[in-house]
Amino acid sequence: MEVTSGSLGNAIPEAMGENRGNIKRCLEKYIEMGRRVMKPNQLMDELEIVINDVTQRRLVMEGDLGKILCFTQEAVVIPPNVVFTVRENPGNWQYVKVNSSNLSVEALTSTQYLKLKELIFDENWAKDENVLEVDFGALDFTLPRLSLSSSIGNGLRFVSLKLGDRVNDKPQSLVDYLLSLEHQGEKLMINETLNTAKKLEMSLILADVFLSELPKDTPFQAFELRFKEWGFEKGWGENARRVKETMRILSEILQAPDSVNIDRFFARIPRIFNVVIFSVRGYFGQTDVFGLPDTGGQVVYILDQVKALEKELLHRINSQGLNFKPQILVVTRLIPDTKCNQEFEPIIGTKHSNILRIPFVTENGIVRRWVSRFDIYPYLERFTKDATTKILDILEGKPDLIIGNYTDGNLVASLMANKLGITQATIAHALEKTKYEDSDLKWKEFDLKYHFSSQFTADLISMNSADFIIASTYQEIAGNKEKAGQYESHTSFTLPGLYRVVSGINVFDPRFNIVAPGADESMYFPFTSQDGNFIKFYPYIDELLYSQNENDEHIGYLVDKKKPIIFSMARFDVVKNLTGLTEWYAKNKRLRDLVNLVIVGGFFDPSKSKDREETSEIKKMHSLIEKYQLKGQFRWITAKTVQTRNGDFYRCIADTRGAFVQPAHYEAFGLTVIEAMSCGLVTFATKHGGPAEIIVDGVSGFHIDPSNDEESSNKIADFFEKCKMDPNYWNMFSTEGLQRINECYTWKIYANKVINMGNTYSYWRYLNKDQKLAKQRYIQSFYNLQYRNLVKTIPMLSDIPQPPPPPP
Ligand code: UDP
Ligand code: LCN
Repeated sequence: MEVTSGSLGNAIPEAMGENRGNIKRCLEKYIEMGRRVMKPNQLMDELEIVINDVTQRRLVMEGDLGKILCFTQEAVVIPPNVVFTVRENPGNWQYVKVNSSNLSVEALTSTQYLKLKELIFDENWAKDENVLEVDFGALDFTLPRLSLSSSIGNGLRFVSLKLGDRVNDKPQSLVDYLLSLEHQGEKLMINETLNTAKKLEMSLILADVFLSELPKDTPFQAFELRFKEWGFEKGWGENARRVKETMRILSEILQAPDSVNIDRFFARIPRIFNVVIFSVRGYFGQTDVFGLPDTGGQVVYILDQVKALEKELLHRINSQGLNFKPQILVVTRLIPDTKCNQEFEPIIGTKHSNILRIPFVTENGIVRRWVSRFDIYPYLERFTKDATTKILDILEGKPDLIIGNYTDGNLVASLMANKLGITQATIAHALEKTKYEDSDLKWKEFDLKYHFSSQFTADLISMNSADFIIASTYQEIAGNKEKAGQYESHTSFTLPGLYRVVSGINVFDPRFNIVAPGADESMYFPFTSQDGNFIKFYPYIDELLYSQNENDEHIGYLVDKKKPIIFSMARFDVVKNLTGLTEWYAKNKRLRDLVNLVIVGGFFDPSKSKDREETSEIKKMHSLIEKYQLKGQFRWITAKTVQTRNGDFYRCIADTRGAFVQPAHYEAFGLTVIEAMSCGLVTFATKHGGPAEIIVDGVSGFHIDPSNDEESSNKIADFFEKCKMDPNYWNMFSTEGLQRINECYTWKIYANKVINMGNTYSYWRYLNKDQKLAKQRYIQSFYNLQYRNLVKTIPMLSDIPQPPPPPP
């Protein structure tokens, strides 16, 4: 199912019309260096070299070539042709081949385009007619798709609409589905007495009459026995009022289905009680782990998510008139000799949710050391097997929903969900493919260090086996006008020498849903609130920020306590760019005069880090401090592995009328941005990724461009200059930031949506079981024939002799 045309299709000329001379010179310049892939900035730079007259250039840009260049994501040069990938709107791709000699134009399919691109990297392979082409779209082409770019990520709404049609065509399917509802052997909603749509419809009318005569607050138990005889089981509601409402909604659906009632009904059905959440990588714990390698926002996200989901489940179970206890298990890796060595651990702030840790095991026994996310793949199959046995044991049955996190957690979730036939959701947080330029084309160069071939294969498997996909932002799925999204970059791509993906994912798939997380309100509240904790931790934070000494926890110091502080906190990954921010600050005299800089992250001794990226960032930070003589205006504090005081941190910085700066080269979502804004701290954050959607630039905070240091540091300096002149200026952005959070980024909104999706997509999965089965078969072959072989190339830790365990 390859991508062929988009709206520009009709506008693509058969040949370049006006300005042929200039266009020809430009194309000849592109082909001058032979075969290559060109990025948009290179295309424009070379065009400017060839056509240096501004008027002439304007004419070209207004003509045929200009129309193409405006939307080009990249171009492949195979002399005498240049092929442009044109993306006019998110999700809409076209491939336009222009001949540099006669300026003829031809539209290509995505597969033709990929084949040309491969010629640059692996000619023999590209010419082989029998290379593996991966085509997930070939399996579910009958399923409906969204059509508007603006609707991408709004899958649930679309599915509800389609469900209306399906129920209209075949009401019996809904009856059969309701008949299948049960929990631990107890039937729910209806029993075999009501096994046809007609019988159900009639009984609903009778029940309605009966319920109308009861006081609204009559508990369900009071009429449970009578209802059972009629064919109704528990689960409709806790009292006569709620039962009647739910029954009315179903009656209306059976009479004439519509998406509003479908939504309302599926929000009420008792379908989800036990949830398994896989989060394998990093150090998954509740304390002393945050900021460690591979241990950032995802852990915070999951712990907050569990609290919100449990609350929502308890609320729903109660209003369904049931007395079951929900169970949520977060399943992660047990790492002996670390804070993550406990097999079973209750989750703080919940009643029924726990962490379950399963060790990585190889032929040589338990793996004792931490394993980087890049090297994690060979352990996952065995991990899934061990985890599944344990989960079934603890839950005394199958869970109702499995949610995966990140590539590794998603793969494990897919394996388990496929095996047991359970509804599955995936959360990518960040897909690595877009983080590293040309990571697909140059996968062979990267593979030794990053094992992208295994990772991309695992990503394809899980995004295709999921019943629904939770994304934090639109850009995660489909990017923005200028740039492709993380999922979108998996639509069609190639790993030359390995396989060609002609259809990896379709961003118009209604499985995609945008559900943004929030920040824990008990920790991240405005600096203006009077809270006991805040006062309690204040002296500790004051010491951290302002004491003049250096120790294991902080180096550098701040001489002028009156200056506002700009603050950043992140894992010490290259992509987080904390060293970049330090360098902007170091080089901008105006900014240095206006504010102090405080960085939280990493450790001071690079030899203590087990993560290669962290080590190089630590070294770089030390050299920047020396080179720019930062001490006196700069404080570097080690990673805050305990989260409880983070809120106080943001609030203390807000007290200085400072700002949080998130300078990442790319940030998938950016929980720190949400946290800072929830505390009322003015925030500047990268325009690459989630923060671009969280913050409305110039209204609720500011966007900065990490690739333009001068512009970014001046934007921050301008802000603080304005604040000096008008003290209210700062308050304006603080208030707007808080408002933005309250409206769009809360865990309550999140939990409600996720459970609704679990209910609705379970039914959607049930309706489309044939396609699901076909796809699973395909996925299974891909897993067996590709993934398993790729994984064999990654060395396992236990191949290296293990150090003896420390004495007890
Ligand atoms: N964090 C922390 N200590 C640190 C660095 C980060 O507690 O030293 C927390 C931070 O408060 C946030 C999370 O880790 O909750 C980072 O999430 P974000 O989404 O910003 O980035 P990620 O690490 O997931 O890429
Ligand atoms: C991973 C990231 O890189 C962050 O941008 C997110 O905020 C975090 O996960 C939670 O989704």
